[in-house]
Amino acid sequence: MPTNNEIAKILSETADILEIQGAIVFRVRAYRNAARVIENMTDKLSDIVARNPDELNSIRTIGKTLHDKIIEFCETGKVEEFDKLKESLPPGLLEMLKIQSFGPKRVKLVYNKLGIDSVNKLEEAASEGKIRVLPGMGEKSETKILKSIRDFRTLQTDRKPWAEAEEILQNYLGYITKIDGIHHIQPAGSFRRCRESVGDLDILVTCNENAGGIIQHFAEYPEVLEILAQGETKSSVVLKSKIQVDLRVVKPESFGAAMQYFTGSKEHNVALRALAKDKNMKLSEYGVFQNDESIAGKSEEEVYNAIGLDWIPPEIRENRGEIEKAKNHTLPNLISLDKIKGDLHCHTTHTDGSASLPEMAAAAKKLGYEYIAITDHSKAVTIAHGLSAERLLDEIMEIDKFRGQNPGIYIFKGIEVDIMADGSLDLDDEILSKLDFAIAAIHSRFGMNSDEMTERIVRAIQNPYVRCVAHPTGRLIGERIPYEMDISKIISAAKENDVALEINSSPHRLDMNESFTFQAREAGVPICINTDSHSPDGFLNMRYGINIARRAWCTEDNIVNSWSLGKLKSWFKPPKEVVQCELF
Ligand code: DGT
Ligand code: CA
Ligand code: CA
Repeated sequence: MPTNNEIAKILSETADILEIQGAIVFRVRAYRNAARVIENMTDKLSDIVARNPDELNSIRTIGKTLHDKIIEFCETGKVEEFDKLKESLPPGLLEMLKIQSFGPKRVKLVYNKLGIDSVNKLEEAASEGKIRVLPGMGEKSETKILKSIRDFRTLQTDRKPWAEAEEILQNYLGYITKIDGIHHIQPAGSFRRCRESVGDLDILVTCNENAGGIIQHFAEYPEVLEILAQGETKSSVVLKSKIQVDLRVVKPESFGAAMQYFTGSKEHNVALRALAKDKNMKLSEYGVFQNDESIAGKSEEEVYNAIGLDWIPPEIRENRGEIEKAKNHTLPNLISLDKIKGDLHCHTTHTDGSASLPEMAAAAKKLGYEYIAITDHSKAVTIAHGLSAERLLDEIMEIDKFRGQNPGIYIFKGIEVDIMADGSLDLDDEILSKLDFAIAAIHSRFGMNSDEMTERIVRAIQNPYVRCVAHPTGRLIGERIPYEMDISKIISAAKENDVALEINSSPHRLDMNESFTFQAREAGVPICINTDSHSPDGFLNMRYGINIARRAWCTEDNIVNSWSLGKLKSWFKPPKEVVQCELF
């Protein structure tokens, strides 16, 4: 069954093709809106279709035509009309759409006027100065197109984002477990280590008998596109969603050793084997052996203990110093979802959120949170209907009133204030002083050079009311590369001014990434894990940010939104003491 992401993708590609072909605006918009709604849904559309297709009618943005297409896709794995549409266009046009700032209108323009139908041809034409003659284009556009093409090539990857892989895996596991005889079934590999993307999925199964039947059943999954290998205890397939899945069947007595081995990382395993060797032991996927006798293997804990180590959480098995810590019993006590007490970045209907302030508060309370911060956009983000000082005052009043109704969750007054090109903020200090804190963020002028961008962000950090920088590098996964900046200078400015850096948990952002977070944590910078929710469902993305934080060795001390309400209130107390940083 297709995932919501896959359904959304096919709808939005249809919208693109229709637009290139010059279809009427309403038709294009219908596909695009439906794609956006489906992408953000938590219920699985394919489950709804399997249960009762009529339920699709209750989803506002799905009209009759789309209704039928979704059912066709869920039932047959394709949409005939979409395939026909796709065939009617040169395939390179769709690839050109993936170039930043190159929407359907521009694709249509260069195709109709110059016959350009691939990224390569576009690159050639731009470097030969042939684009500048087109309406609305100039020399600058050509430079921009060439840079975008370079970025596009950087973003091309065969790896799947973790969240997407998870959905595919859950469906597969649901199918695999229908066969009798399985004891344990566990994902391993980079998925278990919660890397932000995975190359392929690895699954381990234990059973006492019927290994052959399990392998057979695994390969008969209707979503399998191709069987790459099939043996007595292992199989590899490629799914229709273009991801490889490796299955291993092992005996229960070596499950721990196999989990350890197939979880990796390879670098961690190599170091572990060397350590075992030093102790005259042998570590393999079957167990730990001393004089050819198995001394451990059933559980991972047993395996680690046998070679003198504490059990190491999968997320930090990267040979970055964790083995030494496991030897000395000083492994960090990693942050986890249950330790999160609130979310410090979300939006409401005051700007581009889809739920009201009380609805967002109720959703957060339902998750067991003690507090949230309402941080709508500021006026520079016109597309989100950002707040002027006057409208922010209205929101502040609403929060005061809401607090008076004892909602059972504490509401911090915040703003996601835009950082202007020169590093000043979109709202002045007078209005910011009426808030508990401001989150500073960039939503424009992404193309500055590293020095300019670094200075811009550092200036924002030095504002007395700013306590956090949101999505610090601006990347959008698969769409936009991080802006250029000097990460170490941002980290030291944040440290000196006691300003938090955000791990934005949206699966489209995951920003900071793990290496930036690792450096920030080592420098002692406070870190917020926020969802940037625009709807109640958005709060559920917190776990993706937790993955990043755990991989970066973060503990409760490092994560601001695991602190108690009292501690947070006294930390926020504006204005903060500002430390001017030397930049150059
Ligand atoms: P991926 O799939 O590229 O995201 O990364 P992994 O870590 O899932 O790598 P994968 O699927 O090639 O292999 C799964 C695990 O198996 C890996 O994390 C460690 C183990 N492994 C694979 N090849 C080797 C190897 O050559 N030596 C050792 N010691 N372990 C290996
Ligand atoms: Ca893998
Ligand atoms: Ca693999």
